[in-house]
Amino acid sequence: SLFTTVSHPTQDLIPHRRPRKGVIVGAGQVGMACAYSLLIQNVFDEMVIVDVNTEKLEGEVMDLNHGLPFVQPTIIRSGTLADGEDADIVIITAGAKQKPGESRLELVQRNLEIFKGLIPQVVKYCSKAILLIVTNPVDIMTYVSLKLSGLPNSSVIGSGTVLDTARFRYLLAEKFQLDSRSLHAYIIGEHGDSEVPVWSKVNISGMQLFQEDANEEKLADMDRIKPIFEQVKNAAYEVIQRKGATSYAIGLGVTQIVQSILRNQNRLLTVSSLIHGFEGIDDVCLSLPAVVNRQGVSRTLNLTLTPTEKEKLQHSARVLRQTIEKLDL
Ligand code: 6V0
Repeated sequence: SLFTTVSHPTQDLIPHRRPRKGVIVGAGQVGMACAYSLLIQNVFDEMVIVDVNTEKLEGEVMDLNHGLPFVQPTIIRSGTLADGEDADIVIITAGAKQKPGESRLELVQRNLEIFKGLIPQVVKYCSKAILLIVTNPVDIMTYVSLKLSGLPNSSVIGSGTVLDTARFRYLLAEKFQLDSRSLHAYIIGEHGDSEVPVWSKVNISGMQLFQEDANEEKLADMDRIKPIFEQVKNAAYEVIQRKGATSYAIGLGVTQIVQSILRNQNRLLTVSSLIHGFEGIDDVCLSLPAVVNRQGVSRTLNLTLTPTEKEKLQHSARVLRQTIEKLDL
């Protein structure tokens, strides 16, 4: 035979660590970019991928599994939510996406119907999991998931403006010829057309780039910098027009959120969560810098905003509230 047995242990000497398990719902562009990024960064021990398009799902899972000799051991399989028992995190990317020119809010009805089917199953089978919502309009779908699931507010997170914040930092850092990790800036509010750049908090090593109390229009170098926000806001439209979807950057962003949860990192990320009583904003999910750890979203930062920023954030919240009020939940 090929091997000689050394011993027959009756019990394990080193206790097993519970495997880190994730479920990804939706094997489309976004779901698979998440799966690939999570795989190559060794985030999960086991990933279950779920999709109604079973043929595509099988193909995607085969393709990922063929790469296993090149990465850390990971179990990757196709399945259903019933295979999600003991999952730490369920990442939902299933649903309709924007066609060229379509806004995120226009997807709401189609994706609400999908979530009405999905969320009760997530609660039934993945009872210990934190929900990470990526499907657009992500703030609305996060709110919908919270209401349909009955889970605690901290357990339901939307990827929110994590991607927009990354785009903002990348574009600003390029202007200043810096590594984007050394420049701090936030996009808050809706992940969508009403999102808000927090110009007053853009900083390099604590050095604020713009006056704290300045109205946006009065900022010194604003003419050169302002178009960057327009680029951030329109980034998805620009990418979708060219390649039909956005995927790699959101896959990397989701990976960072998941790592922050699993490793209890207490990282500040602009994820979407239920906001109650911040600057008069109530009962709506949107993004503010928030502490992400094993509990999910444990705290949101009470960011001090300029009057203009505050007004814009309140407007963003109103846009989202109006959409929520029209929902048949
Ligand atoms: P896609 O490539 O069309 O994939 C969607 C997948 O969902 C398809 O494979 C479908 O078969 C599957 N699906 C549909 N219904 C179900 C169901 N009930 N159960 C399981 N699977 C189902 O779309 P793509 O992956 O490009 O986008 C997915 C979603 O992510 C869209 O709503 C996008 O708008 C959204 N994005 C969100 C981002 C964010 O920052 N939050 C960023 C990019 C895209």
